[in-house]
Amino acid sequence: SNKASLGESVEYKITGIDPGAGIMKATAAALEEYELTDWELIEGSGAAMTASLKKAYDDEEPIIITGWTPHWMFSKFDLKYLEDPKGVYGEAENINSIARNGLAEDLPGVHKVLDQFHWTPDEMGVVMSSIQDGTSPEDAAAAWVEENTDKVAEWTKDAQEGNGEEVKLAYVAWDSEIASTNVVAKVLQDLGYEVTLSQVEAGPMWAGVADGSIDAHIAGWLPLTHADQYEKYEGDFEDLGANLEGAKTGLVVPEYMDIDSIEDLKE
Ligand code: PBE
Repeated sequence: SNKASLGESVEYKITGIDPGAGIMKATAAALEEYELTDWELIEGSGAAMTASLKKAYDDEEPIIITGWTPHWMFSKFDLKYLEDPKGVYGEAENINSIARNGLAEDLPGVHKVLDQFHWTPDEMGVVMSSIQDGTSPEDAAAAWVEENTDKVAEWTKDAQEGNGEEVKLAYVAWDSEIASTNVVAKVLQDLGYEVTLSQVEAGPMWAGVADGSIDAHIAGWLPLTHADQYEKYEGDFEDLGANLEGAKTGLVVPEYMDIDSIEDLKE
């Protein structure tokens, strides 16, 4: 059948990202729920995944990736989410800011900025696309901060200025989080703080905030994607709420592929 040849055409492989990402766990669950026993989820990284996507897209070859929104890939390529009738990837997600316990007392100005930090997928998209076009994350963040003074003023309103105090932020090298974390770091630097960014895996990012070795991360995908970490460390961090609404995860394919639903992957 056609569907068998679709599986064969991608060697029954889904191009994934780093094993610690929540979307990898959701995809493993999807393979079970949809009984896609012949299929394999391939580990890699966000960068390797987008490189494979670009290569396939340029050749109009089939590819199935673990995808998410906001992401620049949707403005570079014509892509679609596969329908998920079983709801394995959940409903729309938020991205929350997560602070270590005690940050409000130790660095109230930093805590306030993190609490007030809130932007839209489109705003994040500007920074992401600029990085994708070759600007360094630092420069892309600095340019955005310079061009959006009103927005930044909302985040820094009534926030105590720093005097070189060290702030440690952790993030995972997902394009969305590279963008957001660099923007917040720039805002805190401009306010007088000394910001250190650590690029880590998802597990250590949550663990670091819980054990206090990291001051905060702004990469909590909830309620579903990071539910495991959230439950594991609940009580050992402060959830500052959503900094972005309308995020989404799922399986993504180029528009030119003749497939609409995860169910279509089953022979
Ligand atoms: N992501 C992007 C992450 C969260 C941010 C969807 C790849 C994940 O844990 O799956």
